[in-house]
Amino acid sequence: MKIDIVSVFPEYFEVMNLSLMGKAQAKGLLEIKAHNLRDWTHDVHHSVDDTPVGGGAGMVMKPEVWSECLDELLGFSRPSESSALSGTPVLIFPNPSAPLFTQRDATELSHADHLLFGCGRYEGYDARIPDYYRSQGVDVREYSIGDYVLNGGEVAVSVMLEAITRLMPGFMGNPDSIVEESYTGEGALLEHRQYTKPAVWRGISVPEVLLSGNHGKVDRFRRDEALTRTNEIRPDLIEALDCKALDKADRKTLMALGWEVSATHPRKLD
Ligand code: 6GU
Repeated sequence: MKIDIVSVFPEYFEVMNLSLMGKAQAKGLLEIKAHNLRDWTHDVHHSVDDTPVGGGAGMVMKPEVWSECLDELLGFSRPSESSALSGTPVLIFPNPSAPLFTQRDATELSHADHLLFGCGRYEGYDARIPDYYRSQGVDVREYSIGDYVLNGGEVAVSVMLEAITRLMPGFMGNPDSIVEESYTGEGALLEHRQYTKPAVWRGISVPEVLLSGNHGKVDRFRRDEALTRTNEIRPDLIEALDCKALDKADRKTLMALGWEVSATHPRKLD
């Protein structure tokens, strides 16, 4: 997978050379290039932003600099050529006012050949930038990574990239470890809690059933814990479950937690 990132702080992405992401680059599985947006400016100040039209605080990133940069990285010199281009990258803009980036998006994007991220700073970027590339047939996405505000898109891009690349075949040492995780699949639940040895530590025992060697009981215990924890912490995820996908024991557990499970999705009884 080829990954281009445009930012006014390209050095920020030197961390991508560490850990599993660095190994994946060394293996040739990933090729990450961070570009400096200011390389596409022509003025002496290398300015990339301007005041917001209509007034307000802060600065907005100018469309002209971005378009010179993105035209080049997307490989089209004239707009009319773009629609004929196949294999153009997915163009992604981090944006705190966009839909939430989820595991589903990470899974989908892990199959892409080429991703191009455009990191905004200041109060954001001119809204015509994503609109324009969409109008040219580019697959443009805007994502937020959560309900809080960051100074720029760089952190959000590194979060998205880590979520995406670890799902690529050959990226993880042990691919099994991503199968049972939280937020995967249709019936997304928070994961059960984990323990390792010793069985008693500082007077605290691991749950007895995990030592039983009875895989059926262990699976059931973990599933019930996942349901119970999700009910407490993220009831919205319970509401999104498909009742048809629940087994008899799941239903019993959810009913004990105050859910009605006879409709399409569980419904909390008051
Ligand atoms: Cl994608 N960008 C910024 N600047 N802040 C955020 C965000 C993105 N997602 C959550 N907060």
